[in-house]
Amino acid sequence: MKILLINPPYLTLTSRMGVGHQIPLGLLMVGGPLLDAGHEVKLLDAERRHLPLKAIIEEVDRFSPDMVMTGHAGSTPAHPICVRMLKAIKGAFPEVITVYGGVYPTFHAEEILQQEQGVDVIVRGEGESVSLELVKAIESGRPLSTVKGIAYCVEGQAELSSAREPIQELDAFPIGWGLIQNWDDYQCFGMGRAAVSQFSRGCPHACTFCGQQEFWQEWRHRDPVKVADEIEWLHRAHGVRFISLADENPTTDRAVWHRFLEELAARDIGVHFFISIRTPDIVRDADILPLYKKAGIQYILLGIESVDPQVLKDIKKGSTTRQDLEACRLLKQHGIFSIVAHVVGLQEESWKTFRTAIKQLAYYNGDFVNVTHVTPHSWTQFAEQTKARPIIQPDVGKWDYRHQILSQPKLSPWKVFLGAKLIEACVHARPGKLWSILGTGDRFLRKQLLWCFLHTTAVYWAEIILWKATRSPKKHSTLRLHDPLDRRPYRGVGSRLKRLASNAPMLKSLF
Ligand code: B12
Repeated sequence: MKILLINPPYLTLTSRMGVGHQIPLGLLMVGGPLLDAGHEVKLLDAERRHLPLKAIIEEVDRFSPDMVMTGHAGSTPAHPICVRMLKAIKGAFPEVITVYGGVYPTFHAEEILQQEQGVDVIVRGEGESVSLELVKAIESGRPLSTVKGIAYCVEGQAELSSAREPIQELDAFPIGWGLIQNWDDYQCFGMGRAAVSQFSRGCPHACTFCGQQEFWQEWRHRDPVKVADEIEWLHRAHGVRFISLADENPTTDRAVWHRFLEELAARDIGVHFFISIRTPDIVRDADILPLYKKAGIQYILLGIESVDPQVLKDIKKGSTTRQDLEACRLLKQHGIFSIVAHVVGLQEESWKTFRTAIKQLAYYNGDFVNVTHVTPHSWTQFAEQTKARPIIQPDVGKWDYRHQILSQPKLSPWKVFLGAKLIEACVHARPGKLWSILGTGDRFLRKQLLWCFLHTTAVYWAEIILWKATRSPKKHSTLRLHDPLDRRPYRGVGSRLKRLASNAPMLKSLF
């Protein structure tokens, strides 16, 4: 069968001005087994190429596939553009079978099939084995009901086949690396060619606001040696120098994790990593942090969602403020950057809670702070617990952690926005912070710190400009942040930032 995998043109500041565009690993993982089974598969990365729908339709016409498959890592906010794209494709080529997968469609399958005419089949859960079986069933005319883990429409009614068990042997499915056409398209943190890789899936913890454990169901891992082999091959064959590990909780099993680090360190290939790790695991691994460093781990995202011990308990985080502080200290001691993820809206916010967050986060002294807004994904415990709280942002295209979704009783939206921005500004722009960056002795670390400082500053101001613009609908009536058909807002922000840059020489390097 001829299959076109499309990474939809969901455009964010994170990718365009922040870390950079990353490979769509989910689609490569779906494509690998299909290629292996002899199908003709092509990847169209409409996000990376910033393609408008018209250009996507032309590409579909050129390749003339039997099936189009789509899905995006930023699954919830990317949903509107995914269904608009599938509708346009289905409108132009009614005979093409459209398949949609990923986290959001998994939990909203019935509703999507009933509302969106562009979607033929939804894959629920992991995509590898289901896609293979789906294609086989379609080719052989076998009823769709026999394919576990999908949803489809029969006479206007959504039908769900039985659920599929999580994959146990993750190494059994090849990743479709060959689908990448130009490796220079994917770069991260200014470090050159980058890839996303996955060592484990799932998470044993039950934080109420995170739905990823519901999606993957159980924690499983790949063979540490095979993953290290793959990373070494990516480096030697494609010049990859930076890897984002897509794991929720790679450190779940210390022995396996240790083995993985040893493998990476022994190869000494000079690849650096970005990884999310819980603070209790950093504290647990204090004795092997030199090995972390030797293995190339350079950026660690720490989920320090709140600085209030009661909130940490309420959200079932399973970590303490003491561990959060200690993890930041340990990482600094070993020359590994910490990115502290703080969430606004987990509690009733007030100027007092913002002040406490600023004080406490400055005390933790992580290298960067990323402030996000709590987002009540329907499949999380948090959504259930907060169902009485009014939603102020009904457009799921903006459920990207950068917008406030739930109302706050004490603060209006502009105050919440201001509070979040103040936390970031006060923690990053503390007296001495820039001096400590410039005074960093190690040249590589100093360069990385400066790169991040400049890029986070650019994203910071772009978010403020966009936020202000969306609040003046008359003046900016065409503004649609995630709409690839209308790229004017981004140009607007770009030119405004360029103007800013002309007055601030440090920002110039960004353009
Ligand atoms: C790496 C990563 C990034 C990287 C790279 C993203 C990328 N393009 O690959 C960066 C830093 C750029 C990033 C940015 C964002 N991210 Co991010 N990111 C991740 C992370 C850590 C891993 C994603 C991943 O590759 N997973 C592994 C792959 C294999 O999983 P998968 O994509 O789900 O695919 C599997 C299945 O879903 C399914 N599937 C997926 N697509 C399809 C399609 C078809 C047709 C089929 C059949 C099956 C299928 O099969 C795949 C294999 O089993 C996750 C957190 C996590 N640990 O999961 C967050 C996560 C995906 N990110 C998230 C968000 C919100 C964002 C941002 C919107 C944040 C922002 N405001 O900027 C942006 C989006 C920007 C962008 N262009 O992607 C959320 C999504 C929430 C949701 N469920 O809706 C997550 C889950 C974080 C979280 N804990 O909530 N992200």
